[in-house]
Order: sequence, then structure tokens, then C-alpha cells
Amino acid sequence: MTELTLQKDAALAAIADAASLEALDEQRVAALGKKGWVSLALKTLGQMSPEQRQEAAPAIQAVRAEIASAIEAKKAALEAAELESQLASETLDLTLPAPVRPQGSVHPVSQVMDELAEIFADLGFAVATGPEIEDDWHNFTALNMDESHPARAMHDTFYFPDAVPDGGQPASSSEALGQKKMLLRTHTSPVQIRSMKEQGAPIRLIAPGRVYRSDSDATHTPMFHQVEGLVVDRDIHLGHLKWTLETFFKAFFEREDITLRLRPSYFPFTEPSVEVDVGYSNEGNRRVVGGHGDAEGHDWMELGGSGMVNRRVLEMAGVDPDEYQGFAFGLGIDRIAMLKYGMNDLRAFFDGDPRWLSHYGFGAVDQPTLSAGVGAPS
Ligand code: FA5
Repeated sequence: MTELTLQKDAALAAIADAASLEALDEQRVAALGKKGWVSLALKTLGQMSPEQRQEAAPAIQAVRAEIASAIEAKKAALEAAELESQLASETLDLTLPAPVRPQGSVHPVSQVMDELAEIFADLGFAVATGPEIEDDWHNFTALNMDESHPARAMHDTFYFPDAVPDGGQPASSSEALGQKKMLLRTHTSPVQIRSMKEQGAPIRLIAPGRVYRSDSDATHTPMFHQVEGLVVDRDIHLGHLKWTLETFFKAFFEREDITLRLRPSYFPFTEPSVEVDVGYSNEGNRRVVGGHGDAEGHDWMELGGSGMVNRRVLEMAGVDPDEYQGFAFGLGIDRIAMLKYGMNDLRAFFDGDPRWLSHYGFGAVDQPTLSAGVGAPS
């Protein structure tokens, strides 16, 4: 047994000295592996007399257990040390600037949407959304344009094909099936209806989003962006609309000399209706907002439609028009982006050309804030 004790002491010393998990595993194989000295010692039990075995077996088993638990303990210690040194070598100083410029850039339309939300939030407006696949009741009928209304034709609508009942004949129209016609919304105004039906009055919101019309030239694209504004409360009048738009445009264009022209117009869902134009001048081939549109070297650009919400629309959205009045506006986001950031062709907005984006895009981590000026840092 002395030999076994000597072997055990040598093995325990080697285990304690093992500098790595590999070195430790070598010790495990040398002692406990199939041909290891502990395993060989166990095999000798078969050749012993019962008396000898009774004495030797517990001693060998005790050595075996001692070696196994020493290996286990050393393994845990080596693993903890390895983790420690990995953590020490991988420290990250979060206060250091990012080593590489973040990839990608923010599209001017997304930037302008963030700017809108920031400015209107300061005026107490919430942000609402609605579906881009809309039914014709929300897009037209509830906005005081019933099926025969001529204004529907002005919207160049993309309709979905009529639904066909399972195994049945195609119906001449969805209406005949008692279904609503589905379409790609032509403006953000249906969000007015959805929000009033959901929340009732008073209400104060903007609803930015994509809209679709079959239309394309330098200032018209088949998909473009609008922001709807809606305020419904007691004693609301046209003066509130004008002040809101002026305050918004001054903050958005970051200049005080903004002149708005409210031109009498017609929308079935507002009464009276006014179109909103802004004065600008041409500098080179760039339009610069500011000044009176009738002044020398100046002109007007139409940015959107607006007016007092028609009482029939309030009724259809479940709001009592004798108690509440409201104003609404719808602005072309792409147009105001062009005017602020100096692009002259709207179609390039949606070409996905990386050169255009790297020229007109905004830093991926910049957030517009009122305190820093809503425009991106120059
Ligand atoms: C409307 O869409 C009304 N819903 C706006 C409104 C809302 C009026 C609330 C009253 C109350 P209009 O069709 O004029 O109105 O479009 C509004 C703005 O969207 C336009 O002034 C223009 O800036 C922009 N716009 C219209 N068509 C296009 C297009 N194809 N491409 C880019 N911008 C467009």
C-alpha cells in the first residue's frame, strides 16, 4: 500500500500544479483512465485472497475518490481563473467614442417625420396611425364623399380587385356582396375618422404616414407621405388653425420670416376649406423658404390642404357637432422635405440610390430635438 500512497501523493501534487485544463486532463487519464494507475490497482483486486481484498479494496477506492475530487476542484478553479482573465481582457469603455462611423443613414422623409413629431409634441399633439390598406368607407364615405361624389375621381385611387365568394360567381361590385371595397389609402384623412371613433372628443393629434395615388412627375409620385393634423374641442375656429400652422412652419424651417397664404379651396370633409401656400425665393436652382410670395423674386408653393372639420364628418365619426368643432390639415411631407433640404426632384426620394442618400441622408444616431434646433447638425 505504500506504493499506492506514494503514487497518490505524486498525483495530487501534479494535479495541484496543473496550469491548464489540458494539463489537468492528462493527470485524469494517467490516474483514472482505462490504463491509469488507479484502474490498474483496482484490477489487482481480482487476484487477491478474500482477506487481502477486504483490506485493499476500501484503500484503493478511497484513493480513487480522493484523486477524482481533487481533479474536480482543480477543474472548477481553472475554469474560474480562465473566465476571470477573459473578463479582464475584454473590458469595454462605454465612454469612448465609437471606433467606426455607424453604417447607413436616415432618409430625409424619416428625418422630417421625427422633426414633425418633436415640434407637434411640444404643442400637445399625440401621434396616431392607421392602416395603409383601407376600406372606401373610411377613405371616402365617412369623409363626406359618398359613392357618386366627383371628388373621389380626383384621388386616382388604387383599388383592390373585388372579392369573389368561395365557389360563387364574381359579383358585379363588392357592395353587392355587402362587403367594403378595399383600396390603398389616398390620404391620411381616414385616420381622423378612426381616431375620433376610438377616442371621441376632445382630440389633438398628428398622423404621419404613406399614401398612394396613380400619379408621377417631378413633384408627384405614386407613393408619397402626408401628415394629417386634427384638433377637435369646444370653440375651435380658423384662427387656431392659422396659428398652429404658422407656429409649426416657423419651428420647422427655423426662421421667423415665414409667410403663409391661406387660399379658399374645396375639400368635401372641411367647411370652409383653405389651401396652405408658403412664400419662397429661388436661389440658383434651390428654393429657399421665407418672405412674401408676391414680393420681387418670390413665389408661393402649395404645401397642403386644411379647413374646419365638416359637421357631417364629425357626425359620422360619432362626435356631436353642436358641442364640438375642429380643424384639420393634410401636408405633403415629401414637399416640405424638398423645400427644407433643397432637393428638386421628388422621384429621386424613392430610387434607393446610395449616392443620393449619402448626400441628402442624416446620421444614423442623430435625433432631432427642439433644444438643438430640429434640423440635423450641419
Ligand atoms: C388631401 O389629400 C387632403 N386629405 C388634405 C386635407 C386634410 C385637407 C385635412 C383638409 C383637411 P391634397 O390632395 O391636396 O389634399 O393633398 C395634400 C398635399 O399632399 C398636397 O398639397 C401635396 O403637398 C401632397 N401631394 C398630393 N399629391 C401628391 C403626390 N402625388 N406626390 C407628392 N405629394 C403629393
